[in-house]
Amino acid sequence: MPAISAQPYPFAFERATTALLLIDMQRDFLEPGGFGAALGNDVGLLRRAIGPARTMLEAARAAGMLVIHTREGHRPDLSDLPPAKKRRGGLACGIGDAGPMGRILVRGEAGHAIIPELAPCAGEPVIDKPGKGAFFATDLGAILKHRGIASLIVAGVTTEVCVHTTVREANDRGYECLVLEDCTGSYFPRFHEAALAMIAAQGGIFGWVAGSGAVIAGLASPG
Ligand code: C5J
Repeated sequence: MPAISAQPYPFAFERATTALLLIDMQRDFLEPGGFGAALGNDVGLLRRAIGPARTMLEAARAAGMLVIHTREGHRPDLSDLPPAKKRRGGLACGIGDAGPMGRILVRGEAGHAIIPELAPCAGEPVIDKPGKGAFFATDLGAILKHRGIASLIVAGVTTEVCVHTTVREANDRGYECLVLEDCTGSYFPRFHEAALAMIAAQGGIFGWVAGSGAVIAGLASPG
């Protein structure tokens, strides 16, 4: 069992019972010309996670680990979009409206797709989630249970929103979560830092934080 250097103390995991969970690496959040950029955000702050996440993804695949991708979005008829979520922010162009890459956060639209650099391979589950957390109103819990998963290595965007919500949900369900500091990102660097600090605070109240290099080295070790 590899035990890797992490905050607040070493993180031990078994390849067979650990999944790599990639949260919402979608075009609308990460690409110039997408929804996130249209709201005035600097997508470069998120894009710097792409290279490390791709290297981590390739290492997880090579190690035979389960890889799961999530996408935030809604049914085309918006029947799973809470009115409060639709109203929030009072955006002139919000969820369900025609945006720069199709209807915003609607399944099947171009902007809803996972960026090509991290495209899922055949056999890797893709979880379509209507909320911020990946467990809410999805079959993620069933998939993890059926595959015997006990630990999650978590990457994706944004650190303080969908990554954090998912880690909190997972922690309450008994999963050991390691969040990859270099494979996550936020439009607000101080929120990224604070979100990671919150994970590892109080003896790891939500889990562990490490760089992807430590995990990849752990996967390469014979342990
Ligand atoms: C995610 C968001 N994926 N920030 N969504 O974090 O609205």
